[in-house]
Parts: sequence; structure tokens; C-alpha cells
Amino acid sequence: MMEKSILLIGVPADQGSRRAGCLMGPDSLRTANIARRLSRLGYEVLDDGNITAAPADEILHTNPNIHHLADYAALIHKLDQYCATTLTNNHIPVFMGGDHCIAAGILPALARTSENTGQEQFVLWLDAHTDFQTLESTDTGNLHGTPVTYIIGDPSFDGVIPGPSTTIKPENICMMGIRSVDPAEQARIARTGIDIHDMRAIDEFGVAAPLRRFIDRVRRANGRLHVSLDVDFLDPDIAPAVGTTVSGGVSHREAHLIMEILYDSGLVTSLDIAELNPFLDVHGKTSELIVDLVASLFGQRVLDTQRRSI
Ligand code: B3U
Ligand code: MN
Ligand code: MN
Repeated sequence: MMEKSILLIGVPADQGSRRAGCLMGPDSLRTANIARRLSRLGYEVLDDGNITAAPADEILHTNPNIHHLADYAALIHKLDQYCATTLTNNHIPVFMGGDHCIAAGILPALARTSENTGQEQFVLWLDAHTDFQTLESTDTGNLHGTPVTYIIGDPSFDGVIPGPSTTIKPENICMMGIRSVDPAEQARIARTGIDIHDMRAIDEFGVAAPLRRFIDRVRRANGRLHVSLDVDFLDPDIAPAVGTTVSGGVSHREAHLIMEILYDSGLVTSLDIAELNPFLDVHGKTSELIVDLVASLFGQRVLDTQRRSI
């Protein structure tokens, strides 16, 4: 992470689930002083405002549970265009969601940029869920449960909505914090080659060793690293502001350690923050924790010592 300029982008989208509120995510992070905290770390911080897609007429699907499919397609298109026309290597983009559907718009565009510079796109997916439902398999019909399938390319989207312009290689995705996987996801995800560290693995081995192994892979491949941070990755006791809380999540210190190791790696090129639902928060504590974690990702330290070598 060599650049010293951060571009904040709000994506107040909340049609990915039936629970309203994620559209307040960007403003809640702004209220928790995300810009000031990052500028104190020595960055130039620009806020590009919010990206929204106009509501679209519903697309009917053979899976009757699915809702807001046209809005999903419109959001993906809008984000893809935004990334293509606005992002440059001069800034590190920080997308403030919005539910996790935003990743389906951001990642193919980032992968395309990486391809143009001859680099591989890697993704660290921090989440309680694998978000690996397809349009056919989803029981809830909530499209925030599908972005990982979308970004690696899946036939269930073919002929329904435009697919990703550039796909992410499954072996370039590392997931941490996983503890809620639907049966339909279990069956397919094991075959993909995605590197998954569920809570059992974290309990046994901690977060540092597997993260460092992943970072080494990114470095050896001269890759670009996107971090996708779903708030439900964290334990609900410390981060209640999310519609799909799952108990037994990552602790405050584990989360900071992940961010600190990522900063030390110097490899993170982009970030999204998804699923923050301020309507469910307790006195803003989740938004404040997220801002604190983002500060750690960008170099905040308890002691102002030199970077630890990893
Ligand atoms: N897999 C479930 C639950 C879920 C996935 N992502 C979130 N929740 N946030 C589903 O609805 O697809
Ligand atoms: Mn998610
Ligand atoms: Mn989740």
C-alpha cells in the first residue's frame, strides 16, 4: 500500500436482503469520522459521495424467491462503469456499502484493471458466510448471498443478467471467519479451490499464520489485493449492526491483527465494507469499530514503532 491517497465511495444499496438499513452504512461511517481518522494517518482523503443505481423493473426468475434481480444488475453495471471511468492507481478506493451485492460490481472491474497491468487480482473475503448461492439454489432469494458465485462466473447468471466482464480465479480468493454455510453452498464450494478458513480453523491455528500464507501467495504472484469486509465477520457482541448476525465470530483483537498484518504487507490495493446496518447498532459502536479497523488497515498502531517484517 504505497499510495498516500484514499478515495472514499459510498454505495448505499440495501436490496440484497429483505432487511432495510444498509443504505445508511456510508453516512454512518462518515459520521464516525472515517475521513478524519485516515487523514490523521498521513493520507490525502477524498470523498466521492454516493453511487446509486436507479430502481429497475423487476426481472422475473424461475426461482420465485429471488427479489430485486434487476436492481442487482443495475447496481453491478453502475459500479462497473464507475470503476472503469474513475479509478486510477493514484488512489486506494474504499467502498462503503451497502450490502454485499456491491462486491459483485466492484470486483470484476478491479480484476479487469489488474489484467490490464498484467497483474493477478486476489481477494480476502472476511465474512461469516461464503456468499456462494446461485440464482437457482438460493432459498432466501437474497442476492447478498450470491456475489462470490457471480465474480468467479456461474452459469445460473447466463442469459439472465450480464455476467462479470473479468472473472476472479477461485484459487485467488481466501475466506476467513466462515461459520454459516448453506447445504447448497457446501456441496459446490469445496470443489472450487477457494482457500477457506472457517472459525474452527481460526480457533485451532489463529488468524496470523493462514493470513501470512495467503499474503505470501499474493506477493509471489505480484498480485493486487482487495479486502472485502462483511461486518458479520465480527462477533455480534462487538458488532451488532448487521442483519445476519452469526454468533461465534472473530474477536476485536483478531480483527485488528488481521488489519495490522495486511498493512505490514503493503499489498492491499482496495477495500469494501459491506452489510453495515446502522439501524441495528447500539450507540454507533459498530460503525466506530469498523472505522478503527480501517484505521489499522491503513497503518494505525498502538505503539509508533517500525513496521514489523512479515
Ligand atoms: N446463505 C444465506 C445467508 C446469508 C448469506 N449472506 C448473508 N446471509 N449475508 C442466504 O440467504 O443466502
Ligand atoms: Mn457477505
Ligand atoms: Mn455475511
